[in-house]
Amino acid sequence: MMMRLLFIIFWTVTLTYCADHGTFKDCSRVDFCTNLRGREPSDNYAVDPSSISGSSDSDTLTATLKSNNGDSDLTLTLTGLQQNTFRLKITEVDSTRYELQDVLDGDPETLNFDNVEVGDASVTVTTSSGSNSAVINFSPFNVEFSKDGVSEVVFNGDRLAVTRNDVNAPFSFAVTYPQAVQLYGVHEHCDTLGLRNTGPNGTDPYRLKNSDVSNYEINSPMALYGAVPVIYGHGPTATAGVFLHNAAEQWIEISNQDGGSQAYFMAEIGTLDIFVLLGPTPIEVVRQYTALTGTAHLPQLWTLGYHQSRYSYDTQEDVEDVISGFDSNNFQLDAIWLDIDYTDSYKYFTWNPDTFSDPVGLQETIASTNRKLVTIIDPHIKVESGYNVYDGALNDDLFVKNADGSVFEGPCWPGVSSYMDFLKPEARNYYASMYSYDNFQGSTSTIAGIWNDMNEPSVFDSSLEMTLPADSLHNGSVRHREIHNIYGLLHTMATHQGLLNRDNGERRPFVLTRSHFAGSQRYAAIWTGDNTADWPYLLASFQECLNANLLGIVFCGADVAGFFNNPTDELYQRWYQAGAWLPFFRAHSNKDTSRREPYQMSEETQYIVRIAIRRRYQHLPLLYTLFYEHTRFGDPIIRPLFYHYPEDTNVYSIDNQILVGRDILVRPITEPGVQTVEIYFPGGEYEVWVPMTGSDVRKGTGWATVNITNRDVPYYHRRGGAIVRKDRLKSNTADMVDDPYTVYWTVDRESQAHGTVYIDDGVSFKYRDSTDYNYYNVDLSGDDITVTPIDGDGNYDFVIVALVRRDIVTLPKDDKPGTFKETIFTRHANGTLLKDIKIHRKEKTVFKFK
Ligand code: NBV
Repeated sequence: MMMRLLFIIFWTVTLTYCADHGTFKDCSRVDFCTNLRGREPSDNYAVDPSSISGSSDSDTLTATLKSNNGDSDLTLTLTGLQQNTFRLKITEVDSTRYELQDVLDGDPETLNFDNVEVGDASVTVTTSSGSNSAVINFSPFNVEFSKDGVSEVVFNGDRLAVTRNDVNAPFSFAVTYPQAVQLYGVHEHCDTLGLRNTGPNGTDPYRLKNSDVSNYEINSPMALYGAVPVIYGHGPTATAGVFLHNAAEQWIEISNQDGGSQAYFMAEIGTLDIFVLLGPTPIEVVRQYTALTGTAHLPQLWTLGYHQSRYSYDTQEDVEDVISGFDSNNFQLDAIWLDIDYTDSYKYFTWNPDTFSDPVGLQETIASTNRKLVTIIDPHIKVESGYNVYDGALNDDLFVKNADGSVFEGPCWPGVSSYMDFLKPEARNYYASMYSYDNFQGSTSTIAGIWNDMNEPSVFDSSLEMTLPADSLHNGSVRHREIHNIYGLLHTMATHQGLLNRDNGERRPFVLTRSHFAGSQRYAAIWTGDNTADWPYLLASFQECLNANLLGIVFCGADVAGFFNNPTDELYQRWYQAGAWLPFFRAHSNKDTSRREPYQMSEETQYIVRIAIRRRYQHLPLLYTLFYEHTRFGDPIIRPLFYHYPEDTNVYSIDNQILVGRDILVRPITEPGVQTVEIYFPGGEYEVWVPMTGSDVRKGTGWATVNITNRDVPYYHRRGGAIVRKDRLKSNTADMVDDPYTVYWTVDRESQAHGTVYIDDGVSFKYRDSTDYNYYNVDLSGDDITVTPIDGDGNYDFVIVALVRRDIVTLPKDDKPGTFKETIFTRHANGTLLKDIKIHRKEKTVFKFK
């Protein structure tokens, strides 16, 4: 109890200050980073030509790299993969390095080389009928990867170091992207979307070491809760990527430069194992990356609604009151969340007997309003004999160990705690079994999602940088430092499995995680952790979620309207308006903040927030369709402008505007007291953006000053796109299931508009395991609508209630915006109401409307 009090005091006191640089080290306090960072480039390795083995009918080439400075010789292994990808591994000849498991979505699909040509100074390997090549130059050693003759990634031999000492075995290497003027990636940092230059005289390198950082800072390369070691290099001619498949601590130095940007990776231990993605567009490079690490499965529909959380709703009566507050004030709501205080003394899978004495009754009440409950389950386990989760794990030897083999114990919320060794499959199975209705007593299917927090993992010991000791031991004597960055991923893997098992595989699990790694998208959604109720953090939520979306982790959101501190009314309003457009939409706040459920706010704020939440619910069909398309193609839900306008160098640093799918442009208002904002309209002379919140039609010719109001954030539809919505107001997603659709569009220069719509049961995996869904193209031109099934043969009707055509009246000219006219159609040309028209689920349906 004392320890808990001390920590609460510690958190409260540090609240108004910046992140704790005493606890969390910079590069100068980490030996391997200091050493590798200071190394001068030098050609320490050369390929031994006689060692090369590999031929055109195989997918792998190996060669020996001879060291000329006394370090060990190395083995290089180059593998051809499908989808314009190569894999390059470099290890000691007799490597005993840990080979990372559990991150890739199965074994990558290999591709035979179509040619291997050994010359005097290099060996050239090609795949895909010569369109992809890797040239390994012998001395000086480097590897140049090209697509269609364009050099896209160079692995620089002169920055290669592979060393070993008693404690660790660090390595470093650099990659240059000859076509890139801007580098992106390396989630998770609170920073601009485009990576900034680091350097000995500038900022620290970007760090990847999953950490429970309280009060994290804006625009900082400090490590946060998650790690995705991927860098995309982007320029007008090409986009390429490099993914370092390694879960140890890393630091990455960045240099953006016209004529070749460079990233210098420094890792503490583990294997140098990279995937080189040759794009050559942002769309393709993201698809190549998600082909390796997987996509999210479809979320259940309810998870896309609005979520209300707080640290903590302390009693079950409070929870019931909050739900009635939403209902009596006409705010939509899909889920309410319970933070750690619902448990009995922070023993997860239990309930506080005083404050949640009737958990089943509570869940029945929640279910009767068509809402869901999400409960937090952290990975630390209270050391207390008699606590079944602890006893079972101890008995079955499922905890992380100290270097001397004893069970590790460290402080966390419950006091002395042990940590599940999720690297052990048995530990994952055991933990998964705790989610069963029998083991998690008092739980029912109304607990439809689980929140995994503190899984970096957090240990309340600042001398350990708030995590497990680096030399603590996991399954098979793997040291924690080898796998630190996947602890959270493994935790969510167990939780995901637990929910699957609990529901016999019939419902898509929903897990929210704070710590994450490459591939976490297969198991969980993420949020940006403990942000602060201040304007820069509102912007940061967009920067971070855009980045996560490019790196496969599409289901991303942030605590609306800031975890620490109290927002002003204006910030609160703007945060709801903006947050409604991020893929995950949840309000959450810290213990000492004032109560701020929307219905507790002023009339004016309630009015504005009601509009914001309704915007979200109107666009659920679009979001759900985008999520489906993500599962099929790997595409992000929200996208930075450069993703669709890769050649326009003006957009490379824009991270306060998003594209939702291809056809909606949103500019969140992330600054106080403004009546106008500058918006960049991309796409050129013939791209036209039609406003949904004002009257000014814009051309895609760049910056324009736009008037705004406090009623909404500006958002636009791209001419030529068709947006499918549900406009009836209901109190949650379940109540909307049978609601009909409304389609909005403006035709393009060819008088066409196009969209898609995806419909299924919103719950099960039938969409994946069978064809029980309907996926349609929706095309509009003149007075015609054509709905064409793409695939799926489910029984989900696409019932249209209204068609909203927005015709351009005048095009923008010089500085003058254009105008449009809106016409709403509710009938077929023959007079029948649109909603009574049956869209054929198997064949094309064409009809005229009026
Ligand atoms: O479980 C309490 C909080 C939670 O509300 C928050 O969202 C997490 O990011 N948790 C961190 C523990 C520490 C809060 C200061």
